[in-house]
Amino acid sequence: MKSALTRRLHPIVTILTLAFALTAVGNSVAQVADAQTRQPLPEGAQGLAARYPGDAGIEKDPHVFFVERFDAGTPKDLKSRWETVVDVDGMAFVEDAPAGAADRQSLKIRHVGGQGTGSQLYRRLPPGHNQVFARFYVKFDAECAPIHHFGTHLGGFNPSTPWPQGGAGIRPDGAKRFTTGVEPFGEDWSWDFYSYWQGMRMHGDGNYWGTPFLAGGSRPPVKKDEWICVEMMVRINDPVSETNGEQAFWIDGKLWRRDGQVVSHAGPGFPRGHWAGGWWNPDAQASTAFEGIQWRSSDALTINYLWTYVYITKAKPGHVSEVWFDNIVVADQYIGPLAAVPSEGS
Ligand SMILES: [Ca+2]
Repeated sequence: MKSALTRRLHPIVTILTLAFALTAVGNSVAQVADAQTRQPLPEGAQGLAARYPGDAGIEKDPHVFFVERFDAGTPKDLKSRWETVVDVDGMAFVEDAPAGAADRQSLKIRHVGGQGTGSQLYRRLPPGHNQVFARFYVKFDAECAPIHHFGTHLGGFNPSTPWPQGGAGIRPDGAKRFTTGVEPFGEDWSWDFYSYWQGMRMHGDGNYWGTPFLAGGSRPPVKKDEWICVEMMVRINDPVSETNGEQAFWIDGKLWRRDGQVVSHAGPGFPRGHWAGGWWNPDAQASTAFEGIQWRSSDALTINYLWTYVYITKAKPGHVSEVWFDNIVVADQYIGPLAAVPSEGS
């Protein structure tokens, strides 16, 4: 009986061994196989927010570890919840909130050309989360000057600091820094990642400017004068020797697709595409796939900060730009767009 079983198993073992051997031929094969077995990310109302209409009480959810609603006090009070508050004079709490929010107040950042570069909110996050989701609402006024840089950003500094560290144009040391955010893309007014990590590629001018992930094709448009729900996810590489880190972003609860391929989610073996200098170009027909992200080379570097800001450098003197933020939620699960508070009688 036992020998018969062994004989039956033997061809299977041989096939499995062959399969592993073939997989070992190239990392890309292994990565694609890995990608195919992963669960797709949730979209739409499949997140934590669906359980808390208006975001009311979402801060009590065990998966949530930071919430900012701008619903009480004055901008000066932000210093009790954020470690760095830059240009508080350019901030105001105003009656204007995304549809469905439980409170009607948001943060308005006002930038005047020739007077500074915009306002910033930065704080550290509680350590110990290998996957972090940050969702926020933003609105740009129709006359908003081109955004040079923008957050909400997520990332890590080692050692962590109560203020954001610099490093523009420089490839990070994998033991010390990684940063990533979803930004409105220059004067194109479209969304893309802008990411720094040790495995980023050099741009044509010899600098390591942040990496865009949606080069060479369509990107989600930034619609002015309306509230937009932006969510991003960072999954740290673990162990630190692997390139199995990921990131994703959603606009109004939707991942971005091209030719049927999700391109706003990048990790080991997905999406298909190719590098062109410092730009990642997703392409469903490409023979190669994204290699994944080795955000860090040291366990001491973790996802440990949140940075919400507007950085404007190309406004004409006196030109006024306004940007509103609201309903920032940080969690270890997908959050999703606001669920509307049921109206009376419904
Ligand atoms: Ca609010």
